[in-house]
Amino acid sequence: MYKLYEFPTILDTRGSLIAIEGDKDIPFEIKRIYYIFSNTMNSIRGRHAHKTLKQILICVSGHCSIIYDDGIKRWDIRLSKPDTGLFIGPGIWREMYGFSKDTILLVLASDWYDESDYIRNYDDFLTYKKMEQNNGTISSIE
Ligand code: T46
Repeated sequence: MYKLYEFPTILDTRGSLIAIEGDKDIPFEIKRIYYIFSNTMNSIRGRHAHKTLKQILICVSGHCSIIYDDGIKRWDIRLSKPDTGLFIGPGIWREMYGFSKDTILLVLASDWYDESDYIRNYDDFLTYKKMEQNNGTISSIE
């Protein structure tokens, strides 16, 4: 099952502010931030899993949908609120789609960018999950 975080909004007459502190409001230290925007019509992003990376995805503007797949079950989660973050830990296949024109998807990540942490093929992902369950070696797709 996936986990959503709800961050408190500090509201006054000027508007709203949300603060997120690494290791306090979310279960990891933030080492990288990136954001996805100006998405073209019907584009699909993601389509991969990570071996170790932890992330929080927040749709700070507009809306989008996330497919969250643990290798056995698949969920389709719609993100549309700047106070709600989806946690995606290691070993989860994700696909982002259904972007509105104004979508800004903010991502807080536990580590620097590292292409070797990605599993970009779905069959390799299922093999990885099976090996994980069997406590076996993952050297064949490293
Ligand atoms: C994820 C989802 C939610 C970098 O050089 N540095 C970075 O920090 C990132 C994230 C990407 N890149 C490069 C790698 C590719 O050449 O930017 C290009 C596009 O990356 P990618 O196709 O992986 O982007 P998405 O939107 O499919 O996936 C991204 C993250 O890569 C991924 O970790 O979980 O967002």
